[in-house]
Amino acid sequence: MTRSQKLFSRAQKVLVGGVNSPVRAFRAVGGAPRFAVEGSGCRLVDADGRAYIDYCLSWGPLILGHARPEIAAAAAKALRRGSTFGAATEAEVELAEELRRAIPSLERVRLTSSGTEAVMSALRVARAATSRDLIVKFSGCYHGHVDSLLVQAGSGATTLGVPDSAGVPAAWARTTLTLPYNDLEAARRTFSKLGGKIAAVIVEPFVGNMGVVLPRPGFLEGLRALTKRHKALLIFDEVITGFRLCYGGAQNALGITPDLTTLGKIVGGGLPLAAYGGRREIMELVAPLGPVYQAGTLSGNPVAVAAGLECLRLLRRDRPYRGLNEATTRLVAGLLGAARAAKVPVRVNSAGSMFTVFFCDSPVFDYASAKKADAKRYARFFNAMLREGVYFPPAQFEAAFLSAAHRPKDVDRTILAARRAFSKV
Ligand code: HOZ
Repeated sequence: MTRSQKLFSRAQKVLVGGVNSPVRAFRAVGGAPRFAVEGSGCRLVDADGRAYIDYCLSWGPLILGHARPEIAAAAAKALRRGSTFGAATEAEVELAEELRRAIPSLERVRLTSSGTEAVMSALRVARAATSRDLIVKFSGCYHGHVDSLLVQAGSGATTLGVPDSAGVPAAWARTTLTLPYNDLEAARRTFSKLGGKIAAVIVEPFVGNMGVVLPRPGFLEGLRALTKRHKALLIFDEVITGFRLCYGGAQNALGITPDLTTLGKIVGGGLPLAAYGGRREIMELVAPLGPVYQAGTLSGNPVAVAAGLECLRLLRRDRPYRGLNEATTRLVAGLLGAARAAKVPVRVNSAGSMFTVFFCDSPVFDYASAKKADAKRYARFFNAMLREGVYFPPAQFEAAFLSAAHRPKDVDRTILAARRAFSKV
C-alpha cells in the first residue's frame, strides 16, 4: 500500500469522502488521490516522494508555479506581523489599487475569502441594484457552490453527476434561468420574454469549468448589448480568467466592460482570497455605504493580501504571458500530434495558458458538446500520465494550466509521456 492510499483510508474516517473539495477525491478517474506534500516550480511531490509535472496547479491560482520564493517571503513577512486583525490595513488598499489599475471596470472592490463568496455577494448586489430576482447563467459554467447557481453547474458538480445539487430549495433554483453557452439567440429569446425580471447575466467569459470552452465571436458582445438594453447587469466571473490570459481580466483582452466582476485564484497568490467589484454606484450599495449586507472576519486577510499583492506585482513586472501562451501552443500541438499518432480522437481547446484535452471527435463549444467527451477514456489517459509523472486535473470537465515555471524541457517530457499514454487509452 502506498502512503497516499494509507492516508486516504485514514482520511475517509474523518473527512467527508476523505477530502475537502469533491473533485480532489479522484472519483472520476479512479484510485486513491495523491496526497500532496510539497510543490516547487512546476513540480508537485506526493506523500510517496513521487514528483509530477503539475498541470492542475491547485486548479488555477499558481500561474507563477508552486512556492515562488518572493510570494512565500511576502506571506511569511506578513504573518510575522500578525495573522489577522479584523481591521483595515494599508496592504489591502494597495491590492485594491493594483486590481483597479489592471482592470479599470473595478471602480470599487470588496475582498472576500473565496470565489464562491465573491459570486454570492455580486448576485446579491445585482438583485439590489435592479430590484429584480432572476439570474441568467449558462449550462456547464460553474460559479462556486452558490445555492441558486448549482443548476446545470460544471466542474465537480458535473464530474460527480450532481449538476443540480440536492439541498437547494426549488424556489431558489427557479430564480436561475439556464441557457446554452454561446447561444446568443437563446439569450435574446429569454430577454424578450422576461427582460424586465432579469437582474443579471453571469458568465465565465472563457469557460474553464466544463473544460476550456471559448466564446464565439459576438457572443459576449451580444450579451453586453442585450443586458444594457434591458437594464440588467452583466457579471463576468473571472475567478479563473483573471490575470490568467493577460495582466488584467479577459475583459481587457476582449474589450468588453462588464458591470461587475468576480475574481479569485491568481489574485490571492495561492492563498484564500477573492474579490468582487465593478461600477461605483452599484458597489456603493454594499454595507457600510448601502443596504446590501456582506462581511467576513478574514476578508482582506493580511497574509493572503501580501501573497496576492506580490503575485500581481511579479506578473506586472515580468509579464510572462507571451512565454506562457507559446509554451501552451507548443504543448497543445504536441498533445494533438501524440493523439493522432495513437489514432485517438481528441479535441483540444485552449485559451492563453489554459487548455483541455476532450476525448471526442467533434468541436466543443457548449455543455452538450463537452458532455460528448468520453470521460472514461480521459480517466485512463489521466492515470497513464500519472504513471509517467505528469499530473493533469483529475476530471475531464476541468481546465489544465501552465505556469511560468514550466520550462521547455517539462513541456517536451509531457509530450513524450503523452505519446506513451495515448497508446494505452
Ligand atoms: N472548483 C475547483 C475546480 N474548478 C476545484 C477546487 C478544488 O477542489 O480544490
